[in-house]
Amino acid sequence: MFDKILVANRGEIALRVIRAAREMGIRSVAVHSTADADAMHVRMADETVCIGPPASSESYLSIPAIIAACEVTGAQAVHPGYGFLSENANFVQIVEDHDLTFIGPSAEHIRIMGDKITAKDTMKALGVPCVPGSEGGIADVAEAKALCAEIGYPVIVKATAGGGGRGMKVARDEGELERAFLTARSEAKAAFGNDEVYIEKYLTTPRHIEVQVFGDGKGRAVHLGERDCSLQRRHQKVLEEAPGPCITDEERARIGAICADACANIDYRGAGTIEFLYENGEFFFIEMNTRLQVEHPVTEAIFGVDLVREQIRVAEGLPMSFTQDELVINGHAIEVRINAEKLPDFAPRPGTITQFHAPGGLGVRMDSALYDGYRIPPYYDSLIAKLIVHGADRDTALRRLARALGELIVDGVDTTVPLFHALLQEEDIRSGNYNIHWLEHWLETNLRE
Ligand code: MV4
Repeated sequence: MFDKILVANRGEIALRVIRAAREMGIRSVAVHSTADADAMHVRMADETVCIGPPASSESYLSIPAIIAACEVTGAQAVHPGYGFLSENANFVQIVEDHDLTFIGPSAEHIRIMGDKITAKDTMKALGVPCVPGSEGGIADVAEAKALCAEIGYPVIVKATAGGGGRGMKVARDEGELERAFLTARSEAKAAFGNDEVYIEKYLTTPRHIEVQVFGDGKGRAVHLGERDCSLQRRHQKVLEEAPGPCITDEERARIGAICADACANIDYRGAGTIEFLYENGEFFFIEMNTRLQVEHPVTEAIFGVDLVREQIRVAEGLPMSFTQDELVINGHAIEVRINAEKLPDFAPRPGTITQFHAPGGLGVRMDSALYDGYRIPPYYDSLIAKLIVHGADRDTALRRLARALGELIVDGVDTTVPLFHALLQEEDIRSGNYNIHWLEHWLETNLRE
């Protein structure tokens, strides 16, 4: 049993991990940059280590600083949260080389899923349905043209080192293909130092449905249903919900079993998310994320589980505390991401919080590292709070969200809260009738003054 873990992150996710550890009787070590000396995660942890200057590259991303902090404090394991070093296979290898435990998947699984062509190959071989497209990389324009003539237009050219929307180009017809291919390749080279690209049929109006999986690293794995994360702006999720409003129990059981079996087959350890595009009743794999995600609380709400506790358990070699049969959905949950940003452009607005009041009551969870007088530093992500509501059904959850947003006070900086008040008035949001393009289109027609 670990008695001390180090949290290699900041903000609300650092608190999330510290809280789970404390409930398990495990001491926590917060690391922080000089800009975060007054941050809530530093206040809440049992021990703290300053690991560098404000720039992430010299603090939260500094592998030597984090390893040194483990050695100085005697922490036996590292939880990476999301972002920063959470999907860095090299970091996992170094952690393990220092006889520390990485609370997450193996370096090998992170490496496989980090290369999108290898991820797709692996998933396809495991029986997961994928978007039709190239087998592996595409070497030149001639090969691209031949393939696309077969699969039909529109197509999308993606960088194997990309992911999350970076390094993608759409070609509507053969006339656009050469340019899309060459631009995708040169942008991939510049952004990732890897110019390998692959091609898929471009799905025009899908939903983003992601399946939460969890493995013990020893051949057992379960799924915890799906989340619909289609409401995005520039590949940043804005609102997430579980279960997906358009997914039937039969569809969930079928795709869930496929995902759980795939994870069991590769001895996947810890939390993972298998991302699909969903169109016309079909699931198409696009990517796998080998981390705990920002939106994990909606899954926790409907299944009544603590995913961070489970991550720590399996990292210690303990079994998961639930079986697939015990995982039963209760109700509906919705999360909204509250960012310190000014609408309509979503421009980051760091500053001082003059008044903060978190909503409460039945079915309301607020994950935030804010407090009265907190100065949001300008160096990091603009996410300042996640409001998660849970109710017996989707309509109850929507009403609860409106109620909770009404109680919330975040003064001193602009936030994305007004966006959610407006979205809750929309019939398409009330009915769950949206796809990956809905929000950008709505912003275009409603927030342009
Ligand atoms: C696609 C696609 C349509 N067809 N792939 C964007 C993020 C990255 N994870 C994959 N992405 C997409 N891949 C095919 N074959 C459309 C998108 C996409 C998208 C996906 C999920 C959520 C929002 C999106 C917004 C624009 C494009």
